[in-house]
Amino acid sequence: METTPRLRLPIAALIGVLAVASALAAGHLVAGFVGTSASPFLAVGNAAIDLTPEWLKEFAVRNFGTHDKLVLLIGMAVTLFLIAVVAGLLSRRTPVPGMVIAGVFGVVGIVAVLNRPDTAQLSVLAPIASLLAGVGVFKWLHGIAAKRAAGEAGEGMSRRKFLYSSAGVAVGAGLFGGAGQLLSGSKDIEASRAAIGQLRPKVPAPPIPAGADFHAIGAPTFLTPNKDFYRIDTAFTLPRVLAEEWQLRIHGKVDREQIIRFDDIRRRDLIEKTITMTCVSNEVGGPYVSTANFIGVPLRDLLMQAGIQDQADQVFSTSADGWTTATPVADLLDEERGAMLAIGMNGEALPLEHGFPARVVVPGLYGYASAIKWVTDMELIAKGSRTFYWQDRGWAEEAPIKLQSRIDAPGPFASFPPGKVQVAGIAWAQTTGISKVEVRVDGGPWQEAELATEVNINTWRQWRSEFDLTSGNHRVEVRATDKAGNTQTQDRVPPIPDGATGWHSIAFSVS
Ligand SMILES: Nc1nc2c(c(=O)[nH]1)N[C@H]1C(S)=C(S)[C@@H](COP(=O)(O)O)O[C@H]1N2
Ligand SMILES: [Mo]
Repeated sequence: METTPRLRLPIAALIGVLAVASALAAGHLVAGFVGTSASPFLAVGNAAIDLTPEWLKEFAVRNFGTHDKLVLLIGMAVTLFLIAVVAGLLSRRTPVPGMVIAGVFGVVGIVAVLNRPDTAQLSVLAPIASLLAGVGVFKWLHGIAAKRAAGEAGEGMSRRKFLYSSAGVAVGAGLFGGAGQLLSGSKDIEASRAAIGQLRPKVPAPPIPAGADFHAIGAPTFLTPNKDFYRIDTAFTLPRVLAEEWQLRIHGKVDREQIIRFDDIRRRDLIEKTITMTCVSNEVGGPYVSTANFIGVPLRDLLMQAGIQDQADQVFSTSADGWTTATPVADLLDEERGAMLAIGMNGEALPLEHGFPARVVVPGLYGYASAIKWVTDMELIAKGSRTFYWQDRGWAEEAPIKLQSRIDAPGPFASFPPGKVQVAGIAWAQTTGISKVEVRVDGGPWQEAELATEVNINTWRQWRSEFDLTSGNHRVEVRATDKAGNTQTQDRVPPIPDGATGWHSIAFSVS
């Protein structure tokens, strides 16, 4: 048997890394033509999010917050790098193991892209390009390196050839990947958003009264600036839908199917409402609650226009990125609740990450079961005939927001000199309103907090209080009562399946 010489370790590893880089770059370039989410790297990222077990997702959101996707991206890059090195090292004698690994990866990419809900048929070209580039580059560089190792060509000549080829591949991968990135950004979504300009509602929200917040002593501003508004979604890359191309189809058990365009919405009388949104995954005391002025049209008007048939009691909605939710028809038609199809937030067109060009906002319902972003499809169905994204993952089918309160000041483990200590925070009971907030320190008697001016029953209500405290460690607790007379239960339950309960408390010290 002929003994083939083995490639040196760094050369073998380099071939693996360059082959993987070429595969990703080729896929990204083709994805620039056929749609961003066809990029194998991004499609695998999205698939990873969808396949991630619930506990791990919660862990990621809790520990990395909105950076969870960046962490995933970096984790994937490191994993791919390591696999590329291993593939190279396994192929020191023959290119076959590396080519097989590259091939398997190509197939994983194809499966991931084919499983995306938002990609067209042509999208599969992107992972196919990846597969060919990965396997091809691996074989080619390996051939050059092997010749050199076998000493077939003059030493200096083949060394230079390998160096030039590798450098060429590295530069080519950079250019291809960069071109793909440019192409995918070329549907200029920010231009589409900018073209909308200031949204002027015909019926603006009443101005926020001066006494509505206790921001000066540590509670949030009453309206959350768009950049600080909490964000929760499963989109690894933001869906890019131009306002000019956006359509909302309302169909299913309706009398007249509707196709609604952005201009149709803008031509209507726009309304504006101040609403506090809450995520079901918010822990007691957590950050996933924010308030904004939403601008749009009553969802009720659009549904009435379609004519809802008797058997339809749920609206099953789908977004441009294939995420789904379902909401009771009764809640969407309820004029007092005032569900909206929103196109604006705090005076501007919706930011991309909050659902541009259009989303749903339903006061009093957790976001996962109502507030669909990038919405493009609403089907009227009979309840029970389909299940939606988070329902499939163990969360409740219907989820009204639970009565809750949070202490914002003092911050956890703060320390103060003896004397007066200011306590402030927020409480919410959307669609009912807050009537009372109580605080107590070290398990002592409850004392009623001062309530800030109410804005409306669909927003948080801020509160403040103070304690005269001596040196030592202290713990302050809060509980709210709604206008129906319900007081927050002390029973601690976790967010899954329908929202957390329990009293928020903060430990701090006086010395
Ligand atoms: N398309 C889409 N819409 C979505 C989601 C999503 O993952 N995808 N997440 C929902 C959840 S769980 C919440 S709490 C709200 C959050 O809206 P925000 O990110 O604008 O705060 O959006 C909802 N709408
Ligand atoms: Mo949520």
